[in-house]
Formats: sequence, C-alpha cells, structure tokens
Amino acid sequence: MTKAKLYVFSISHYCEKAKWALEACDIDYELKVLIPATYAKTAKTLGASANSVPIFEASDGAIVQGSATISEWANAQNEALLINDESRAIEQRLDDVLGVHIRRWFYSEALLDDPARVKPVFALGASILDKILLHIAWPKVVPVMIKRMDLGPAQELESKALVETELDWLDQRLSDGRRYLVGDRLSNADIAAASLIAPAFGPPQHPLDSVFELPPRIAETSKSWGSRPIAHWLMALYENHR
Ligand SMILES: N[C@@H](CCC(=O)N[C@@H](CS)C(=O)NCC(=O)O)C(=O)O
Repeated sequence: MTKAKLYVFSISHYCEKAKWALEACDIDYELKVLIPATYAKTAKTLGASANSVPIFEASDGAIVQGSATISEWANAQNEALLINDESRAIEQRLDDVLGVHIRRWFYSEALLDDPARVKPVFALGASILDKILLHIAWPKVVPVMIKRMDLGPAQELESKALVETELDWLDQRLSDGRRYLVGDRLSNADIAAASLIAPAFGPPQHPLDSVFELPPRIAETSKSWGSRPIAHWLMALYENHR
C-alpha cells in the first residue's frame, strides 16, 4: 500500500476544508500541490470524474473527489467528526453559496487589481518545475480564471452582498451562544463554515496566513465585520481545532 495523497491548489478554501477534515480524523496523507496550468492532466490521470481539486487518493488507490465527499470518507474511518443530516445540509449550503461567492468576491478584487499578489500563493508548496511552469503560464491562466469564475467589479459587489446574507444566517444560528453549528462537538458543518469564510478574515492559524495579505477592500470590509458573532466564532474555531 502507498501513502494516501491529497491533491490541492494551495490557495483553495475547498482544499483547506478537505485538509482540515482529514487531519481532524487523523488520516495520514501526503500533500500534492497542483497548479492551474496542469492540474486537469493530473485529474484525468487519476481517473477523477471532474477537473477540480481537492482530490484524495486513498492508500488502496480509491479516488475520492470533492471536499464534502472527502470529509465523509475521512469520518467513515474513525467517526472523529459529527456528521448527520442537519450538518450535511448546512455543509451543502456553505459549499454551494458561501464558498462560491466568497471566492468570486475575493478574486474579483485580488485577480483583477493585483494578480501578481495571487501567483505566489498558488506556487506555495509546488515543485520547482511547477513553479517555473506557473510563472510562464500565469499571463494565460489569469484571463481563464476571470472568465471561468465570472469576475468583475459588478460581480464583486453582487458576491459580497451574497456573502453578507450568508454571514447573517450564520450569525443568527450562533445567536443562542452555541459553540458548534450542530450538536455539541466539531462537525463537517463547522469545518466547512470556518474554512470557507477564512479568506475574508485571515485567522492567524490558517496555513496561508504568513504568505497572504488580504486585498485592501476585503481587509476594510473584514475589519468592519470584526464584531459579528461569526467572526469571533471563526477565530475561536481555528484557535481550538486547527
Ligand atoms: N464543491 C467542490 C468545489 C471544488 C472547486 O471549486 N475547486 C476549485 C478550486 S477552489 C477548482 O478545482 N477549480 C478548477 C476548475 O474548476 O477548473 C468541493 O467542495 O470540492
């Protein structure tokens, strides 16, 4: 048997979510950092059904794709997390709405205003060859990402408003002072919320904290959202569980 592997983009919040779930379930794995220019080829070689990361290759060769499926796989090994219908429904909403719009809001500023700031975050942990390839391919990668994620100034505002609505929903859920989104221990919903929101708040325990500074408009918004219950909850969850 070979060691399990997790294929990721270093910058991806969905990949941070899968890493956190695997680590919370004590799964031993090797991190394989991919880059936008070549990841699709790796996904195809692995036999993954879609061109997206995270992809987990278990030590028996099984391929598990997508952060929610990876969390389920990890938890099936030792049930370290709470996963039930309620936590699954919350995770799905977070994946489909908050995760997508926080990314669109974030890249609409970061990639349109200052793409050079984003490249080193993708390069973090990549092989030397991939770092060189990324550098060469970057001018072509940026317009593809802009088109695929539908980035732009109007989209930035639209996604920011959607993120705010989802944060209101989470604030409401936390209004009774609960420590976890579901039940009384760490669940897939907690990991999903914290890892997907992290790009807007930059908790110090986040693996990218030392290499990524929030873009200016997001930094300003993040400051103004700092007293929200969800902001305090996020910082505490990273501090206590990451
Ligand atoms: N819902 C999926 C989303 C995965 C996803 O969107 N991954 C992005 C990186 S953040 C990706 O691989 N994008 C490349 C592409 O779609 O071509 C999950 O939770 O894994």
